[in-house]
Amino acid sequence: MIRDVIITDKDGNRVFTVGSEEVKVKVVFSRPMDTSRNPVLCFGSREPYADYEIKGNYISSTVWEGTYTLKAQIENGKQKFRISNAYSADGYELVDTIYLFGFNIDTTSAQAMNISAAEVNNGIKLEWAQDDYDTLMGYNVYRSEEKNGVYSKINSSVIPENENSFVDETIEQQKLYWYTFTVVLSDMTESGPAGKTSCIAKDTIAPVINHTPVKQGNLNSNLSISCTVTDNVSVGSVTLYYRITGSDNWKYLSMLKQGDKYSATIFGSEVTPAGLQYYIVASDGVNSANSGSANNPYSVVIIDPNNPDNPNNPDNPNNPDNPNNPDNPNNPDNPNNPDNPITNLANAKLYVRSSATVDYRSKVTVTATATGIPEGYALEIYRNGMILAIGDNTTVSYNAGQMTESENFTVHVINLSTYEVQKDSSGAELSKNCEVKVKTGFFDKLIAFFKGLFGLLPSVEIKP
Ligand SMILES: [Ca+2]
Repeated sequence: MIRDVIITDKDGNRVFTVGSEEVKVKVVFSRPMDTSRNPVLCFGSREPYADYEIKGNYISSTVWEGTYTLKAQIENGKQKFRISNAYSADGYELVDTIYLFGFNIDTTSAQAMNISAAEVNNGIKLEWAQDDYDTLMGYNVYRSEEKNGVYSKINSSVIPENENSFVDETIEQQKLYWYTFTVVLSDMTESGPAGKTSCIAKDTIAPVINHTPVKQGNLNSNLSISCTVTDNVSVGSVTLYYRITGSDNWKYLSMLKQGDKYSATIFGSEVTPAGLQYYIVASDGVNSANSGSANNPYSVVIIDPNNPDNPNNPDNPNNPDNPNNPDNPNNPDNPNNPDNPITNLANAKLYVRSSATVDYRSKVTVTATATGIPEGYALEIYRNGMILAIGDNTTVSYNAGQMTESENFTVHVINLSTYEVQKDSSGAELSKNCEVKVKTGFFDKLIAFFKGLFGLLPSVEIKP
């Protein structure tokens, strides 16, 4: 009534001796069975051979299949099956044939050639054990990319007998590999392969973040932060950590992939005058990379584009980027602006007599001339805080009348649109002094008195 009981290991091979492993047990009946009544399959080493039960189901009208994982504590030795509650399709219960079928348990032999694999930082570490062979030279380790594929030896020379581990460093990360090993005997013959084991190599290379820091945002407006991230295997997650400047707590947002970039948006309600700090962390699931960090975050200045006093407001006249800021090097009025016409004054030359001595009560006219001064500029004569005369860009004269004491006149170049005193291209004030000394001795004054009486006071033109 039972044709066979077939035990297979995890590789699907029929076995008669079983170690500490999972096995499948197929009971093959010689006639169709009543599959609505599930039989009970037990085994044991002595009567009634029912110490352990194997759970399973019919997989066809003539085959029942169960799965069992043997534990090391089950005693080794011959086992026999016992089946009950098995009925044929036409209603007969099966008995008697039970004890013809059995198997051996040997938990030591199952360990005889055993290999395990684990990911380590520099590859996949293989460890094995065997006690089948006494007179051995060492081991060979084999690898395949498929479980039932072609296995190639990966050790360049026989691994000595006293070593039982090997690190396969010639692997690609995050790829599945299968391994087995053989024993090399003293006579140089090689045993059959042990069981197979598999492992996926660790990813040890962190993602790479490429990010251009955001330095400025607008008050109450959403602020978008983006970056690109690449990884040797795959990018797992990209996270934006941010906080309002001055806050202790970091919040975070997942940065979502949009095209070739990862982006996240901080909502306008958190974009306050206090400013923002942020950093980015990317992970491949094993390794992570930062752009910025909690200790060294990026800072974002938040400006109110409508506040003219905000120094970052481009319209603020004090903003160095404001084209109207006189300190802005691009401002045409900035003397340092290379386009500023004042640089034309580099060729300007002022001519004025630096000093002259005149008689008491002389009628004095001071004249200065200049060359190289463009339109829009003029010469000016200045004394003690007062503008005395403004000429044009080539000459200026001041009639000082009768002079009775020494005076110091200054000649400037002024900008006719601002009346500001101009400097030359080196930043020095473009000006010259003219000192008019008046003779004020007793006889000088006496002579002038008589000249005055007779209308003979001299007129003196002080020219360059
Ligand atoms: Ca990686």
